[in-house]
Amino acid sequence: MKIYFAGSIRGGRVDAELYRRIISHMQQMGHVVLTEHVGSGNLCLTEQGRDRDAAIYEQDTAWLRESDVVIAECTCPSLGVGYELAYAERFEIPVHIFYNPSKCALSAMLTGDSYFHIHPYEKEEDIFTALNNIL
Ligand code: 6K6
Repeated sequence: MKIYFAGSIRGGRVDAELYRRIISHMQQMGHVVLTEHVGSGNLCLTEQGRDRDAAIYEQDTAWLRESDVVIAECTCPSLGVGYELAYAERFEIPVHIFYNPSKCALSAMLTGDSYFHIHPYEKEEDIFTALNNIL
């Protein structure tokens, strides 16, 4: 499957290592993760100007449209991820949202939208077990 993994970038990188492990797990299952860079260690977090950000937007929305499924880790809130989830819904791409309820309260705009598959988890291993069932 072609997977669009969504995780916070400018919203904060506190969970970047977790993103990297989730991406690695899905790759080890034999899937293609279109957004491997979301788990990278040294990203530029500042605004790059409208032209550079337009290129990011065009590339990411193209990847979203070609993906088979969106997997999102939403414990760290991110405007960009929220936008991507709504964009995926518009194109009828299945969306699975993971978050740790002991660390955050997920937006009602996500939990209240029955289109989304919501996966609260306690331990990191729970994410991998769920992914093995979903993918
Ligand atoms: C280059 C290499 C890594 O990052 C960059 C430049 N920035 C972005 N590149 C690609 N996708 C991005 C970038 N910034 C945000 N996104 C997309 O928005 C990702 O797909 C994330 O899922 C989401 C994060 O949004 P913010 O609002 O937290 O930045």
